[in-house]
Amino acid sequence: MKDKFQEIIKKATIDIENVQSFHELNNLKSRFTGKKSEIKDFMKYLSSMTPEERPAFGKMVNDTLEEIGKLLEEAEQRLQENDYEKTIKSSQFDYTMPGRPVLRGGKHPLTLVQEQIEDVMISMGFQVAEGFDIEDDYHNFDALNTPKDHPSRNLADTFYVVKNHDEDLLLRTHTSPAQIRVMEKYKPPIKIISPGRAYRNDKFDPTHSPVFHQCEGLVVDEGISFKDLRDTIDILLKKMFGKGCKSRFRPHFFPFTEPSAEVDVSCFNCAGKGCSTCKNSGWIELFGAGMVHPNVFDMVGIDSEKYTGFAFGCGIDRIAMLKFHIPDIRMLFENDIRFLQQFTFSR
Ligand code: FA5
Repeated sequence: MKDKFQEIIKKATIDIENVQSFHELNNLKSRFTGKKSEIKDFMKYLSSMTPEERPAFGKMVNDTLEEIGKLLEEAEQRLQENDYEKTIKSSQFDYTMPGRPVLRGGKHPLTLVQEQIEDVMISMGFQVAEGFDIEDDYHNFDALNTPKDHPSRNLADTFYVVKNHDEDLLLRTHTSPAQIRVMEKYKPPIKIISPGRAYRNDKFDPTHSPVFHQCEGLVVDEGISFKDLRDTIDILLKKMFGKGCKSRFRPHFFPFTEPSAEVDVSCFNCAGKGCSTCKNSGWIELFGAGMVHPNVFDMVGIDSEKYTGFAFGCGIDRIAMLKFHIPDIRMLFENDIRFLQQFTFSR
């Protein structure tokens, strides 16, 4: 009986070694190990064997099946490898060619600057509040103590979305309405910034765009003074531009602050000598600022006898221009990849 098994293994070895396709391999699988295979057929002898003979016979059957199984597995692996090689050889692709580099996107310079401003202000205890791009004229003008005949309300200066007897909706002309919305909702002490877009019918020039970005700041508490405003802006400027940054406060007028000021920083392009970027003044205006007007407190129901506050609004685009030496604001909106790549784009 043992010889018979050996003979089957020998036959299987020859046939399996010569197999050329998966189809042939499947046929050999059923021929040597399937239900109707010669080996399985031997099981019929089992009934005529003594109980002592059966275990040895069973082991022989199992060993033979196992050996043929191994041969079949090896053949299958060999066929798979051949198949893969054939596919590669006949393919149009050159698998040795290096891959195309993937360009990694980065943050826009305006986002980088806005995030830096937020980090500096949060480190000073400010919270970030969100405002709305579309505002009503009450929050953009009235609540900010802006008279009905103020020139900024003019159709030629403000982009109105809806303008009729019942309501005026507009693209906010500054981020200051966010101050009102915060003061309507929260009681002092208040210490917030609110960055976002602002819209004005300004003509494009190197420092003006009809859509630009501002960051509003507002602090309301007992005993807040103009010195707190100066110190806060001073810290922000030093953190953004370094300790040597040259800035100045100029008296100004805003209906919603009293006293009011504008803050300029020395022009990066000409180091203060005068050029087209700074319109030959040597300075670039970055902030409007001042002490919150008592009328504004009255509009939002904050006791102006008890509380004082300061507010400011800075131009994020202009800060980006100064920080990254961008000579024209338009470059921030053109989405030219050669320009944007200079910031954080990398491979
Ligand atoms: C205002 O918008 C006031 N709301 C700022 C303010 C807030 C004053 C709180 C007092 C208290 P102003 O119009 O000066 O102020 O604008 C503030 C800054 O926004 C400017 O200094 C400038 O940096 C930027 N800015 C204004 N208009 C444009 C524009 N068209 N393009 C780019 N930046 C601009």
